Amino acid sequence: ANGSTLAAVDLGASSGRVMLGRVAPDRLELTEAHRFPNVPVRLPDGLHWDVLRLYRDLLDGLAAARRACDGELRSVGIDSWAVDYGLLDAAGTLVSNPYHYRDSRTDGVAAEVHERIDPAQLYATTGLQFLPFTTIYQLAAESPVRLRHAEHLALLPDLFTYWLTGELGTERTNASTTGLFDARRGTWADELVRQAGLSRDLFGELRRPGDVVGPLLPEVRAETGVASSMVATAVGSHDTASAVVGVPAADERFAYVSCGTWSLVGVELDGPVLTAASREANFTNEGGVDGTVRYLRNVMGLWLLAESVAEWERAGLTSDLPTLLAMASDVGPGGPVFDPDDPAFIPPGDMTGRIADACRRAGQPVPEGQARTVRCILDSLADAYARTVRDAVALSGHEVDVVHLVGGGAQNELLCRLTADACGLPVVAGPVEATALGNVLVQARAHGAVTGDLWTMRALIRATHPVRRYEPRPRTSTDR
Ligand code: ADP
Ligand code: LRH
Repeated sequence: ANGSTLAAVDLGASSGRVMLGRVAPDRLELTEAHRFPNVPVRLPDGLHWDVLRLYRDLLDGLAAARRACDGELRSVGIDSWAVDYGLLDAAGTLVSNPYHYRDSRTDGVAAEVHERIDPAQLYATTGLQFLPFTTIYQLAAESPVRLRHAEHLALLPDLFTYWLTGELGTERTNASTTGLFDARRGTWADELVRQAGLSRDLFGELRRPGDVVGPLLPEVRAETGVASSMVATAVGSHDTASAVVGVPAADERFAYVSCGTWSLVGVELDGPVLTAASREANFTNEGGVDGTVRYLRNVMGLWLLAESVAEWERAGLTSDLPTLLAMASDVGPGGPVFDPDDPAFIPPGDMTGRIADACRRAGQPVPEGQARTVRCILDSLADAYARTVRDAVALSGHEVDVVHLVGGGAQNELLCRLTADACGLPVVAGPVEATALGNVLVQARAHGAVTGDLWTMRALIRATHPVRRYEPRPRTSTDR
């Protein structure tokens, strides 16, 4: 194979990027063509994603990627955060602007759904942890008028793919996050769809990562300058699915922390764990690339830090992240910790106030000042990562020797160090852009630029992308 040049669109909750990947069996180069902020918009009816702005940036990114590559772009693949969707009418038009999963419309809705559908049955079928904003609950909060007009449900990466190609369909890894997908059979869970009172017709044909979706529409080509031979290719469209493809592990004995706005902490398995103990521990079985299962829990993640920083910025305080992290490094160990997974942290707003409340509830002192607050967040995250890795191993029986930390958080040396110490395991940090690498590699394989399984792809990442290793330090008497 001569190699391929591919575009990966990776939309994160805090920023989006279009990356240009050049891939051959011994080559994997990733460069940034366009990066843009992802800023939600509050309307009178709630908190929304600015999907047209994101699509505008996606198109600008494709144009930039095309200008940056010597030959032609072969393909584009799109991934984003999970669970959110647009509803389309019979003409393919959005019936309303997609909501943000942090919107309050799902408050109390899960309890109502669980009166109709037993949560134990939900877990047995979908294998999903309980999160209040999972698609099934969002749909239960949807206005009946909109649902009446809706003919298709398009998860966000599928919506953007539809705008690029005119082709509707649902990529499997992201379908597995809806609460309406059968984890074992790998199909839509028809019985749950019926019990949820939804029309089965909303849920489209399933695509596998690597399936070619089709060529780009003429208006897209005209606007971006890409060739008529370029196609859209399905990838692990759930960003976490692509991130775990992008983990540079050498063998299966690894845990991962996919560390961005959320931290997704767990192990990769061949099949789901659907036991009562797993359900009680609220572990999820998400569908991965090549039929793998991501057995993990959502830890609240760097959202806690980002929202605190946003608050300090509004107050005119220090808001430069590297400065704040350096300040937090100087704070000694043994400070307060709280449980970051409290659902009270999900909505936007007054983060430091909620952290103070959580510390009080945990019978801990409230961190005073910015440095101690940052340190408290990172100590609490590191403890939660360690707890979650331990539980994932115990519940699945899958042993690990190393924790791979990928995503934006891999740049946070203090967090990596604290995580190694809390886990008592080495942490291998990087790549920062693991998600885009996983996205690009699945496209590259679909187009013959690389062959082989996930381990071949991971070996290529290891050979081309440096990582940083943090050894755990023994606990001293001053540590917790
Ligand atoms: P998402 O995909 O959810 O938008 P990213 O993987 O891009 O998230 O990670 C974003 C996070 O990365 C930020 O919230 C921030 O905490 C962290 N981060 C970004 N840049 C740096 C940096 N220079 N040093 C430390 N942490 C950083
Ligand atoms: C991470 C992520 C995570 C989901 C959340 C909504 O970006 O996709 O896996 O639980 O966003």
